[in-house]
Formats: sequence, structure tokens, C-alpha cells
Amino acid sequence: MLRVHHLNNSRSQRVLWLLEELALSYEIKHYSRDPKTGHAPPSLKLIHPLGRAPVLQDGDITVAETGAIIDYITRTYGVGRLIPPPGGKAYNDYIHFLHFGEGSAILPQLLALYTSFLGDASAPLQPIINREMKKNFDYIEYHLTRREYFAGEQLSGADIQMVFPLEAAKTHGRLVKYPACLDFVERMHARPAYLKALKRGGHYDYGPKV
Ligand SMILES: N[C@@H](CCC(=O)N[C@@H](CS)C(=O)NCC(=O)O)C(=O)O
Repeated sequence: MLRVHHLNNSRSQRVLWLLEELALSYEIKHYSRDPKTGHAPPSLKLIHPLGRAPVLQDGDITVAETGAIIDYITRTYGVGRLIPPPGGKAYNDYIHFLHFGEGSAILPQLLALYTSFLGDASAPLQPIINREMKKNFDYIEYHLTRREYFAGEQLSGADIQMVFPLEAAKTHGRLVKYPACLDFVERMHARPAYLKALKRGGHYDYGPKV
């Protein structure tokens, strides 16, 4: 049985969504953030040394990092679903956005969060952070005005990976000038599998209010 180590109100919501899209059976081990620090409890370190969520366990196999988990699940259990046929443009886009989500799209948003703890001392960094954020959103908007999903005309693991940076941006009012990004988030939030995962995962500030 697949087991997802899931932290409340976190990126690991995506893994639940993926499993629901594929209609796979899985169990969830729930972890709660420390109410003061927001950190995961130390018990998560017993599952993986990074102590971050998500972590997937499949028998004696343990996988951390959302992109690697999406790749593992679709490759092992997807039977061709949610991955475009290898070799074509859609497949290259799929791989690109599977990496881009956590490798590039989230970075300036994390920097905005971390530097917010510095107050005025962070002022010199803000133009750089804003510039990098804009670069990302302009690029994503350009892509999504030309196709329905990140890897062409069908849902793939890349959409599941990319939803979190866009949800986080939307929550902080950063997508006002990006209608295609907003439309994408709305479409993903309307998917029955997304809503089912939301119910199973519990508290999540970045999803639709249900
Ligand atoms: N790039 C990693 C990020 C993992 C990550 O930072 N997870 C956060 C939840 S959004 C976490 O576990 N934070 C709690 C902590 O670091 O203590 C992924 O996508 O899996």
C-alpha cells in the first residue's frame, strides 16, 4: 500500500491529488505543523532525513521531493496516464515543468517570505525578488495562453507540480495581471480528484473554499 507522509497545509497536497487522479489506493500519515514555527514535527525525520513533506513510501522504497514522487508514481503505477508519450514536444514540456515548479517558480516566492522576516533591512533585495517573480509569471502566462495544460492539451503530472507555485502566488495577490494563470488554478480546483484529495488531506489555505 502506498503511504503518503502528509503535512497539513503544505505542498504534499499535490501528491494526494495525483493519487486521486490515478484512482490509486493509498494511506495518509498526517503530520501537523508546529503552531509557532510552522515547521514539521521531528518525527518526520525518522521517515526521511530532510524532515520535510511530502515523503512517499512504497514497501521498502522511500521517495522525497514532489517532482521525484510524481515521477515515481506515474512511472510505476500510471500505466501511461498523466505522462505524454516520450520523445515529443509535450514530453519535453512535461519534464521541463516538473523541474521548473520547485526549481524556479517557487524560489522568488520563498525569498519574499524569508526576507519579510527582516522588515526594512530586506528593502534592497525586494526589486530583485519582484523582478524574478515577474519573469516567472510572464513566462507561465505566455505558456498557458497557448495551451490548456503545461504539457499540451491533456492533464499531466506537470500540472500537478505547477499548481502549488500558482496557488501560493494567487493567495498573495500576485496573479492579478495574469488571467491565464488564474484560469488554470480555477480549472484545477474544479477537478473532482482535486476536491477529493482536499477532503482527505485536511487544512489547506491555498485551495478552493469548500
Ligand atoms: N521541494 C520540496 C519542498 C519540501 C518542503 O519544503 N516542504 C515543506 C512543506 S510545504 C515542509 O515540509 N516544511 C516543514 C519544515 O521544513 O519543517 C518538495 O517539493 O517536496
